[in-house]
Amino acid sequence: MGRYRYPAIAESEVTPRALFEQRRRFLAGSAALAAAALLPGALWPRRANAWPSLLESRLEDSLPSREMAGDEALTSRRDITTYNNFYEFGTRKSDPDVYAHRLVTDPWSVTIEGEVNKARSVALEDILRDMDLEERIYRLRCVEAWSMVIPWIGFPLRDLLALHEPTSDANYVVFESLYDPDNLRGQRRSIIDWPYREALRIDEAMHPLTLMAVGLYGEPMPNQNGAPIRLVVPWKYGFKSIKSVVKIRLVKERPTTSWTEQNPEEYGFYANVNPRVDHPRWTQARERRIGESGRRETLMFNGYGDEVADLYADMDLETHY
Ligand SMILES: Nc1nc2c(c(=O)[nH]1)N[C@H]1C(S)=C(S)[C@@H](COP(=O)(O)O)O[C@H]1N2
Ligand SMILES: [Mo]
Repeated sequence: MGRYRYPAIAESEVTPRALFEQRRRFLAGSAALAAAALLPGALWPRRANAWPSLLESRLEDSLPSREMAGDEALTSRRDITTYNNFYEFGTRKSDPDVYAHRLVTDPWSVTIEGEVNKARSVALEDILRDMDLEERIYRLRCVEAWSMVIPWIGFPLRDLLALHEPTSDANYVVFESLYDPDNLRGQRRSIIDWPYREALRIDEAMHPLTLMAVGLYGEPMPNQNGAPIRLVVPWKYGFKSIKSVVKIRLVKERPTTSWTEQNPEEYGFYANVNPRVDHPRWTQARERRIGESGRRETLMFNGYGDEVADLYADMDLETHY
């Protein structure tokens, strides 16, 4: 027996829904109302299934499409969803498809904190309400010498960050994935120091190619690809594109990240796709496009050099790998 006794009839049953919600919003008080005026959607009532139905309704409208991989053929949906890296479910490429149904994605909220004027925890449905979705086609180049061409649905990370007003001390952005060892069986083994953490320099995070993806191939993100919301940084190796993000923290000093902590020789902070810098255990000069049999030359910055090379103009990219 708990300390509280619940009323036999919930208030929501005796009050018409609209009135009930209006009252709750009113009771939230003036400070919250002021915040809500600045952050649209902040006071919408929470419901299970809120973000999936909202996202589905957005996907019914035709999305503006931006081609970012030239006229390259798309990797099949089957390959994109059955050949994955998601160590929370095991280290084999087939594990995520087998075990990721255990990922609980609804309700989902993301905490945005640190060097921002407007830190908050925000439900995914509120993020979706605030952001315009776009369809983009990006190559994702994985470090293990394969690549895919994926039609993502998402929005630029910079739009989400701008809403929370980064301070002048926000030099880096740190991301954290979900920690839930009951459901994420891989987290019962210490392959990496869970939760999975990644980071970007602020100018990389604010670059228009850097995407928060919530779907692919016209549907909400499959669990094995990092549902319900993941990062996509198309000019970097795949491990930077962290899945199932629950926290975004803006910080002053450069943070460490899961893979650089685990093996600094093999995984650098920048991880820009660079055919001239080999991974200690394999060449990165060539890659296999998943679904193709031969190998092809890997392009500097994964082919996005025109867009991103300026970010690194003063840096020696063989030292800062
Ligand atoms: N949380 C989390 N994010 C992750 C990983 C992971 O194991 N856990 N693997 C990374 C690696 S190494 C790659 S190659 C890409 C793979 O993304 P995909 O399975 O959607 O192709 O996800 C990245 N993001
Ligand atoms: Mo990877």
